[in-house]
Amino acid sequence: MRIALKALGRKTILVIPACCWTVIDGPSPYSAAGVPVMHAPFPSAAAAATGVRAALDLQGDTDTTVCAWAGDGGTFDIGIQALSAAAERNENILYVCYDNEAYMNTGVQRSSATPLGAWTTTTPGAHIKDQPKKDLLAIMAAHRIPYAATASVAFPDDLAAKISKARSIKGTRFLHVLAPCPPGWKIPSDRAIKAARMAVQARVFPLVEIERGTTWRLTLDPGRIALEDYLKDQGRFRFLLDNPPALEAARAAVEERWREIVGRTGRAMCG
Ligand SMILES: Cc1ncc(C[n+]2csc(CCOP(=O)(O)OP(=O)(O)O)c2C)c(N)n1
Repeated sequence: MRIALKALGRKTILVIPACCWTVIDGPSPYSAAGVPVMHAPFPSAAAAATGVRAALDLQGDTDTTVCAWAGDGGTFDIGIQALSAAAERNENILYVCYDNEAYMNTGVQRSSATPLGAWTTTTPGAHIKDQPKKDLLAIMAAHRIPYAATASVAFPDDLAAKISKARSIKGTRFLHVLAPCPPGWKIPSDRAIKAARMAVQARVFPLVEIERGTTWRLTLDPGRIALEDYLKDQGRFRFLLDNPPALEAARAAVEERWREIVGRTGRAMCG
């Protein structure tokens, strides 16, 4: 959030649905963000942001950026209807999903952003998640919005550049930011940035940007580490590592998505 707001500047209004950030920001009318914040019901971040944008436009204020800021539960699952509707209308909003891969605020329940093989309280040891992470980036790209991108808290320059670029574009912009949750990922807090970096290096979370849904680009190639190195670093994958068929399914899901992305960028980086 600090990096995003630096890139966005003070002329920003945040719209935040139920998620960890409603707690971090503090109760209305106070805000730790230093910009106006509107708290929205869980499913309605994109619809509420659309309304704020319309109100600003009526006042002739075209400078202020309206930024919806939501977790993966509020985006991939419960907010997707409003998000898809706003994207289809090409509403002039920036939508940022910070993805910690579960409903963390309410005690680590599975979301459709939870990766295959992860432990959560609703996918416990003997029943780890057996579906791959929903490919929301591809879903957003299919709306042919002007700009969609992934970013990671471990690569702040790339994140800031994407926020600045998104700010300069009109229409619906979507940013998907990987942001580890130490208790949910079962890592110490001081290893959160390392985990976020390893996700990109293990090709679990490729950094890309997409213009008009058609032009895909890999924005950073940070070298490669083995998938196991990423998984071993986190307690939530303990059961996956003990389950060879599930581990192979997880590896196949990562590799299949990487090949899809590389195919869309038109680059020969499959090796
Ligand atoms: C309609 C509705 N259902 C459930 C809740 C309870 N609730 C509040 S926050 C939350 C989880 C949010 O998860 P996510 O969007 O991933 O954000 P995170 O907590 O991980 O930051 C839930 C289930 C709610 N506020 N409203």
